[in-house]
Amino acid sequence: HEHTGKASIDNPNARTIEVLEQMCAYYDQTHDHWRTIAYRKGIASLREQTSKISTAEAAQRLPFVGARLAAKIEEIVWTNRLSRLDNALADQDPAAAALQTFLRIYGVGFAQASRWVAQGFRTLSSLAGAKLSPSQKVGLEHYDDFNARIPRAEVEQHAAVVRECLRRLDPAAEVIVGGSYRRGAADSGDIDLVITHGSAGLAHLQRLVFETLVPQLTAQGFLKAALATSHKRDGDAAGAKWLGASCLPAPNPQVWRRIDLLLVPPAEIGAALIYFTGNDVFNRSIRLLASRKGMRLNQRGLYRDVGRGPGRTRTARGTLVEARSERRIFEALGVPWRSPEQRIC
Ligand code: DCP
Ligand code: MG
Ligand code: MN
Repeated sequence: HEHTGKASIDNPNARTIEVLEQMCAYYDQTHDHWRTIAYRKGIASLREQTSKISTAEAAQRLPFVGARLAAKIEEIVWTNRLSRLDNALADQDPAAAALQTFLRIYGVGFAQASRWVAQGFRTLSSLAGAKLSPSQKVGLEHYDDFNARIPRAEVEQHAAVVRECLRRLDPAAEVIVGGSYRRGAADSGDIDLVITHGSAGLAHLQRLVFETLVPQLTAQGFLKAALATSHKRDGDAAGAKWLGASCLPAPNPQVWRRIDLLLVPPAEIGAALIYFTGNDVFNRSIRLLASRKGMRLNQRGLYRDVGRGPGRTRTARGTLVEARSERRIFEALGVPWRSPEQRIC
């Protein structure tokens, strides 16, 4: 999940401000005083907003934001980048710009991106001649799709498609939308669906999802590509999940979205919800807090006496304290409850 540009630190316009500041720094460097000042005033104005500004129309109502800056604000919100800035940086340092561009391809990490730059690749279209894994190929073909933000209402529509199919297969199965959506974000980088069950365990969920749900949703054209799948179940490993792409039926715009299906047995739903709700910084801090109290928290549960088995034998997992209830995990850790909206660090 190596998304760039986390949308929200605590300011709802943090990502927009971050990109505008880069554009402003570029104008400053090129001694474009007029634009530098205009951007500074516009950024200051945006920084004071307590809600997310997502349209040019709303942006233009702010002090010091003219039509052109307003259009750029809308572009950043919906594409997560600014083409004017990309072009400016590419002119200044083509290799550095290429690296940044390649890093935004789904499934491409730093090592792969630098290798392509070293081999002389500079543009996305040139990568057609490079060696790509099947999921990198999908990532490249749907570069703009996967880098675009997903409006909250569309996340709900994708969840509804999965929920409806699942309801027909097994009425006791359940879909909970996790990730940034559960934290209340106005838009998300991907769609995180936690799939659980009223009573049955993981084996049932795996059969249901991998053998029936995914093939059916693929056949009906909703699921477009599988990017990674994992049945692994040991230790802190990924657990059972299916990562891929989905697209709403026409006449909706045919934009492919990144979708994660995360299979969670009911006995572990509390711990899994904490993990898949995040954000990642919150997860790191709550895990650290657990370890300071001699416990261990992962996506499967909260454990005590970790690594302190009888006769100095290391028990990998320790004794289970709680896994089923989010609230009871907070209680066992001795921290006040925080609603998903408050789990932003
Ligand atoms: N997660 C984590 N550490 C990671 C990756 C993920 O703890 N390195 C957890 C916290 C995330 C959740 O999984 O909130 C979902 O991961 P996403 O990458 O989908 O991140 P978000 O849903 O939080 O944000 P976005 O809107 O970018 O998808
Ligand atoms: Mg997400
Ligand atoms: Mn995700």
